[in-house]
Amino acid sequence: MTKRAPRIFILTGAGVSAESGLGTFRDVGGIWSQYRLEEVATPDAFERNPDLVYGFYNARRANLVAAAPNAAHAALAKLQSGLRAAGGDALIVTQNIDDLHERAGAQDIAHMHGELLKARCLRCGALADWRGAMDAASRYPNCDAAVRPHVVWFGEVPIGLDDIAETLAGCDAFVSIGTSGSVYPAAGFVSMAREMGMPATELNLEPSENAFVFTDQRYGPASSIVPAWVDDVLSTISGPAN
Ligand code: BJW
Repeated sequence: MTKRAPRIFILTGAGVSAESGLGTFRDVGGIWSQYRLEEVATPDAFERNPDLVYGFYNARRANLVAAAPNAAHAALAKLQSGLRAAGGDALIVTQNIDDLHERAGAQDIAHMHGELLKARCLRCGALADWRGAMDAASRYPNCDAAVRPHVVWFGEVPIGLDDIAETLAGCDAFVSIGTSGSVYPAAGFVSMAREMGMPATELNLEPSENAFVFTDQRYGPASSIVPAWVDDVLSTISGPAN
């Protein structure tokens, strides 16, 4: 009897998009060395100085629109389609607010910290696609309500946590890619996976804060180590269960 292809939970962070030219947060020269997070990534900051917060995200949105997925995003899309064809899956949960997984062809991405190319209505919470600049005078399409970037700031509850927990419980293995493991609740997912008995692999430029929780580690630039790891996984599968 052929073994079923695995269902792999994949958590990605800023490191997977670093080689696409999108900044990471906590690396030397990263976003939090240029901005104080208390001034741009909290609900209080938005209330105190909305122009600064809109400007912070406008610059990042313009950068994102000009960026392209890299070999790591492409490899994860290939992994997902390969596993799905063999009866398994790659369930991608990203902390990133970019759309590079989608542009590389991956599907059903859970954006737990929001999406930069969406605006959220400040009156009802509805979402609209948004690619240009946003400011205090911006209005939700066909409405007179103001908007904010659809991102999860510190102190706000990440999106879709119940679904993410359910997805994790249905997986066979956990993989973390390009995240420092310093922001919760995402940083706690690996411990949850380990408590459920799953093997856990870390793919990162360098050991993360919770590297010791993982059962397997590979270090290097995502554009090299992710395609190599994906090829290893796909070489072990042999089609749907019978
Ligand atoms: C490469 C690479 C290459 C580089 N190849 N790799 C005390 C204890 C525990 C928790 C808390 C606490 N005090 C406060 C909290 C909660 C707080 C928190 O975790 N704070 C910590 C700072 C301690 N968390 C929250 O507030 C969250 N909400 C919450 O907890 O709600 C309460 C609740 C939860 C659950 C149920 C009920 C209630 C919300 C967190 C929101 C995070 N928001 C941000 C910004 C908004 C989006 C945006 O502007 O983009 O999200 S912060 C920022 O960090 C961003 C990221 O998604 C997130 C994670 O960063 P990431 O991706 O790990 O990036 P880096 O830069 O840290 O790491 C990059 C890694 O890549 C590095 O390791 C590099 O080595 C590597 N790398 N180049 C491969 N080429």
